[in-house]
Amino acid sequence: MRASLKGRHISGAEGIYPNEDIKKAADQYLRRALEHPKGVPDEVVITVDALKEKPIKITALPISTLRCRSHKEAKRYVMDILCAHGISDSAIDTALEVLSGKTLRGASIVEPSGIRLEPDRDRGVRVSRIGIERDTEGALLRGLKKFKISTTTVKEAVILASKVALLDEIIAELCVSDDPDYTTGYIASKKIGYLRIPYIKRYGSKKGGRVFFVKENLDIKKAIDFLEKKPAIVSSLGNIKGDISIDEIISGCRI
Ligand code: WAQ
Ligand code: MG
Repeated sequence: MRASLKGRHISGAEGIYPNEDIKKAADQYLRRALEHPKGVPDEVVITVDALKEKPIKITALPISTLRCRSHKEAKRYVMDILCAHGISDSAIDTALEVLSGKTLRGASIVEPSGIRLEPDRDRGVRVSRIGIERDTEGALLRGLKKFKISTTTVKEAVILASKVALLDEIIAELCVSDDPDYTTGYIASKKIGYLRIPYIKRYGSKKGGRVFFVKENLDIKKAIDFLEKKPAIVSSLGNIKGDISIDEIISGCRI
């Protein structure tokens, strides 16, 4: 589903469903588009297409939440964590530009030189054909409930990040919601899993986005094909933890 107002991105979402659940899912996506905090869209597009290949089964990244008390702290920690992954200053600068500029529908892909690789800079690359098996979804929501974070937003972000992290050439993903009332974002990587970061943005801001930091010499065509086209379904879970300190995260990066 994608919803827009005067060409401006309002909301988007995707999933993989068995035939019998498609009507219900479409109905829920439509409701989501029409009741979005960013405004009432003047265009909603719901696309349904059959999978042409069997989804690969993937494991969700381990989930934790960074102990963080303010926006100022969050900004510093984001820098520390990206640096600990070996991400260059140029790449970080580009990412900050992307996140403070016009909101893309998809993600920007940034290489160490700071150059953006996505062919369409207004759209970005949209990770698609992602879902979760029904039993696994139940277990995930129960796990998240222990930490009072059992929401569609967290569930969908974990699914997306778990597919993205599979790509060999991805070092880390940085995500800030574009919803004005959602101030928690995340950094995800093979090293640190899915790390939620409270206060990553100021309340009320409509700016947000996703950046995938990649290694040099990425085959961009192959990567986009994987992210947009390869069906992947979460069928097992990683650990779900509570709060974790910045020191634990940074030392985890060194291993
Ligand atoms: N593929 C690539 N980029 C996307 C996709 C996608 N499927 N969906 C959204 N984006 C980009 C796009 O630029 C959006 O503007 C931006 O990400 C934010 O999207 O654990 O809700 O749907 O509590 O607003 C993080 C949850 C929630 C943290 C993120 O993102 C937590 C969220 P939103
Ligand atoms: Mg949003």
